[in-house]
Formats: sequence, C-alpha cells, structure tokens
Amino acid sequence: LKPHNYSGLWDLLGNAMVMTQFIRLTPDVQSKQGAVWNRVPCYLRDWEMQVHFKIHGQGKKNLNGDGFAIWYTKDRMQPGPVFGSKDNFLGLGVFVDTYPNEEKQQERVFPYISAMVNNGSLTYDHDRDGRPTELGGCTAMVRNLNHDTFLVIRYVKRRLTVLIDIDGKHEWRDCIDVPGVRLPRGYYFGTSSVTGDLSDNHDIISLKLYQLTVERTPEEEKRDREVFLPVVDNLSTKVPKALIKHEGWSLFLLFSCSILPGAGSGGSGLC
Ligand SMILES: [Ca+2]
Repeated sequence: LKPHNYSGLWDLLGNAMVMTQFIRLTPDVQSKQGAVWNRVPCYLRDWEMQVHFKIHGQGKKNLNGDGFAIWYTKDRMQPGPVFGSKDNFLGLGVFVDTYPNEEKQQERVFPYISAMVNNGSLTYDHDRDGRPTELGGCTAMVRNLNHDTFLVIRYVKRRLTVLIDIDGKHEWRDCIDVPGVRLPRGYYFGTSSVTGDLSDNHDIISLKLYQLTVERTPEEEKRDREVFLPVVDNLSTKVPKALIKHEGWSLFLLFSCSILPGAGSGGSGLC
C-alpha cells in the first residue's frame, strides 16, 4: 500500500485520508476513526505483513490515544469499538495501544503491542487494554520518534510472531511468539485507528504483504490442514475459560503487495 496506488485494491473508511507520502488513519483530533482495507481476500498459507507506521501528536506522555490495529479478518470495512473496527471479529488483530485504560496495573508501560485471535465469540475488553484475551505482547515506545518505525506480523506453519524495529537501528526485536495459531484463508488485511478524548496522528506509510514459502513434512501438512474458524491451540492456558463463550523454517519472498505512495507497481494485484 502506497498512497498513489492504493485506489484499486484498498478502500478507505471514516476519517482516513490519503496524503502524499502516507495514509493518515486519524488526525491528531478528538473522536476520529479511520481505516483502510484491502479488497482482495488473502489465500496465502504462510505470509508476512510489514507495516511502516508513524504515531505522533501534541499530547504529552500518556495523554494521547488510542493507537491503531492491524487486521487479518473476515470482517472488513465495519466500524466499531476495537481501534475503530468491529468487535467479536473473526480472525487476527494486532494492536498498537498507546493509551493505558486500565489504571490499577501500573507495571505495564505503554505504548503496548498485543495480539488477539477471535472466533467471533470474544469481546475485546477496552477498559483493560485487552488483557483478558491477549496472546502476548510487549512495550514499544513508538510515539513522536524522528526515525522510522516498523512492525512485522509473520505467520508461518501456524506460528504467529510479531517483531518490531522501532529503535532506528534496523534490527528486528521479538515482541510476540505464539505457536498453534490456526487462521482460515480468504480473510482480509486492513488497519484501523481511533481517537477519543485523547488523540494522535496515526499514519501508515506502507503495508507490504509477502508470501513465504516453507517446506512441510507430511505430518505438518496434516497438522496444518485448512480450518474454517480461527483457533489457538491450548488456548485455555492463555485465556481464562470464563471469557470463552462457546522449528525451523526457510522462507523466500515471492512477491510483495505494496500499498503506499511512491511504491511503484510492485505486484500489487496479488493481494
Ligand atoms: Ca488502551
């Protein structure tokens, strides 16, 4: 996704605006929400989404909000309360949460990145910054930086990892690593953001999707067979049951679907 070639494959929602060098999901203004969603369902089995983003605004420490989400979900273009998108979603959400709503627990430093997989039955607990349903997370000081900030979501052999490059050193740092995540194919990529009483500019400079090619043993082929609802193996160890109502690998970048300004033509027809 790059601004000049976003139009054929991406839809804007709400207050999102196409600027020269980025897409602004929200401006640094109260009570805004915006999103951009890809139109083409993704049928890749193993993939990596690279997000180049910038969060900046006038608010001083923790007087800014609320952050943004990167989605791989069945539910596209549906505004809602989870960083500007639908709750009880089907799929994956990775949240860059810049405002600590939960006041009691002071041990967590914000901004905080977390991930959630939902089969439609779970509600994101905004007042607790999603703690009850998070699969993992890390602190990431990503506001008002002068250098570029990146996040990668990698999904290979049912393993979900999130890595960040936010220190201006061009090094990936581990943030989230969860095995046994089963995501259906044919969902949509998107990103959304919301501001409330507090605000920030939430800018997406690029989104790049890569197909990853990995070899699987026959056992892994069987294990990784297609699913029709998102599932996390051994979820009970991660999420309290009360909230649920009902190795090594090699990769080659085959193509990229680039969605932002100045990115050239780059294979964007594929995703
Ligand atoms: Ca929050």
